[in-house]
This record gives sequence, structure tokens and C-alpha cells, in this order.
Amino acid sequence: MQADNRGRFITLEGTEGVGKSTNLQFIQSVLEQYKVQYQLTREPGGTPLAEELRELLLTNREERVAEDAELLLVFAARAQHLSQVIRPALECGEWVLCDRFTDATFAYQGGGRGLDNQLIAQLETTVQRGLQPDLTILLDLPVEIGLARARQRAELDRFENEQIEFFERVRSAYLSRAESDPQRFAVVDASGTLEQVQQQIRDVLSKYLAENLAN
Ligand code: Z5A
Repeated sequence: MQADNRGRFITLEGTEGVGKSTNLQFIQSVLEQYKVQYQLTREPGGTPLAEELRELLLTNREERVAEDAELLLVFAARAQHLSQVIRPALECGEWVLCDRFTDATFAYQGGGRGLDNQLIAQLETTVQRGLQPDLTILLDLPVEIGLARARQRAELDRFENEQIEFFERVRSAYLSRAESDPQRFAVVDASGTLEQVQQQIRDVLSKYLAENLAN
């Protein structure tokens, strides 16, 4: 049983190749062990329309994508996702486990592309109306290691084709957000073996679940 009826909103973040997909399965197994009812979802995406917007965002194309167009597409997908999936789940007491959310926008469009954080914050206020993740697990890894891991994959998407400097800016934007909100963020050192990374994630989740689930 939960300490109250509200579902909790957990997000997972990090730069390329940090192991989000790998560790999402592990997080799910911990939630299941504690019998938490949850929905697994992702951004950009999570609904049919938002998945179409994801495809538009990730596809490599000849036409240069304007930074503000990219930002608006990200928030259009998020608005749909919030309305169709995230809010309804939280309102009926389900937890939501989301692969990336608005911290990714501050990191990629803010840090990476150099867009004004105030503009992002305005869109965040309009679209989220105060809703924020309750817990954000940030997997952190030196950029070169993450890129080497990610680039073993067959095809690179529009973001993965960026230069190393882009990902350095993304990483530092994530770390400075984590530093400014230590209550919400748990930073996990993702440079160790999978077992070491998962032990840290288990520690974070066990503490959080103990505080947020009543017996
Ligand atoms: N984006 C944005 O710009 N703005 C926004 O607001 C949002 C997103 C929400 C899609 O994200 C893109 O959208 C993203 C930013 C942008 N940029 N890109 N690309 P995504 O989350 O779908 O894509 P991704 O970042 O590429 O994540 P991924 O596919 O889930 O991969 P991953 O989490 O980086 O890693 P993985 O597949 O779990 O692991 C990579 C490899 O490393 C794999 O072979 C593993 O077996 C291996 N691995 C994992 N952990 C370890 C350890 N500990 N040791 C050794 N090897 C490991």
C-alpha cells in the first residue's frame, strides 16, 4: 500500500550510452518485487501521436531542424503524453516510470543546442502546470565511454550523430540540474560494471520505496 493515494512519477535520465534501456528493466524488476502498480513509458513518445512526433525528431534528414522547432515538437509530444498517459495514471494511484522527461529538454535543447533555459521553463510551466517528477535517477558517465557504448549499435539517430562537444554540454546541464535539486535527483555513477550500477540503483529505490510505501 502507498503512503497516500497519489501515484509517484519516476524518471530516468542520462546522456548517450549510459545504460538507460538496460537499467530500466532492472528498475521494473525492483518495482515488481515491491508490488508497485506502474506504467512504463518514454519520451519523446508514450502515445501513438507522441511516438509519431518522436519519429520526426529522431529521423536523420537533409533539412536543418531549427532549434526552436525541435523544442516545440518535444513539448507537443509531452503535452499529449501528459494528457493521455501520465496524468491519468498518477490520478488513479498508479506509478509512472518514464524513460526521459523535461530534464532531457533542459539538457539537450538547453545545454546541447544552447536554447534559453527561461524559454524552456515557460513551456514547462504551460504544459506541466506544476507537475514534476518525484524522483529522477540520473545515470552519469564520461561522454566518451557512453558514446563508445552507444556507437556499437547499428544505426545512429539525429541526436547520436552530434559531436562530442554537444554531449559534454548535455552532461554538464544534467549535472547542474541535479546539483540544484538534490531532493529530487539521485545521481548514479554509471561507469562501473552493470552489477555495481544496479547496486546503486537498488539502494536509491529501496530508500525511496521505504519512504513512499506504507505497510
Ligand atoms: N530528447 C531530447 O532531445 N529532448 C527531450 O526532451 C527528450 C529527448 C525527452 C532519444 O532518446 C533522444 O531524444 C535522445 C535525446 C532526445 N537522444 N538520443 N539519441 P532515447 O532515450 O530513446 O535514446 P538513447 O539516449 O540513445 O537511449 P537508449 O537507446 O535507451 O540507450 P542507452 O540508455 O544510452 O543505453 P543502453 O542501450 O542501455 O546501453 C548501451 C550499451 O551499453 C548496450 O550495449 C549495453 O549492453 C551496454 N551497457 C549498459 N550498461 C553497461 C555497463 N555498466 N557496463 C558496460 N556496458 C554497459
